[in-house]
Amino acid sequence: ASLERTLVIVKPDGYARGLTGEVLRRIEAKGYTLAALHVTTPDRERLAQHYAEHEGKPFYEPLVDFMASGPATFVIVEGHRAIEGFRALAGATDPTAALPGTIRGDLGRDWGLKVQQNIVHGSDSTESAEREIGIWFPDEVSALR
Ligand code: YYY
Ligand code: MG
Repeated sequence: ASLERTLVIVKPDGYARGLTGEVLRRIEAKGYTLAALHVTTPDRERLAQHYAEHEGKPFYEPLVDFMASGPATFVIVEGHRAIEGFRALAGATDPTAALPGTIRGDLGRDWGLKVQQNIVHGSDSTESAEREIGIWFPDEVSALR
């Protein structure tokens, strides 16, 4: 089945810059559904679970510090091939390399910091999506409606 759920985060830089609505607008304009949404300052324990694959990398500690620095918006996005589709909307990880037309290409910028503040997170596979949804939306782990 190609109907998928993906975990999107509008990160603290996007929240602080007032870009949450712009990101959600692009997701809806693409035709995806916002299945669940909440705003919270993420705790370090769940960030460590979320970013476990990056533990030990040079950007890991700055990444967790940045993500814990303020409110972020957590969204379950639903749609056909939504995982790949949102990654395409987001663009490349590095906001300088990200193509214009993408969220990171249009809105992200290099601040010369140890961590890339690139506005959004999107799950990279079905396994990641279900794992990440389980971390941030423990009541939403059941199958697609
Ligand atoms: O999935 P995506 O967010 O595009 O990139 P990842 O390789 O999973 O890295 C997660 C997160 O870490 C990225 O969004 C910014 C930060 N980061 C970084 O600051 N510097 C890197 N060289 C790689 C990743
Ligand atoms: Mg990733």
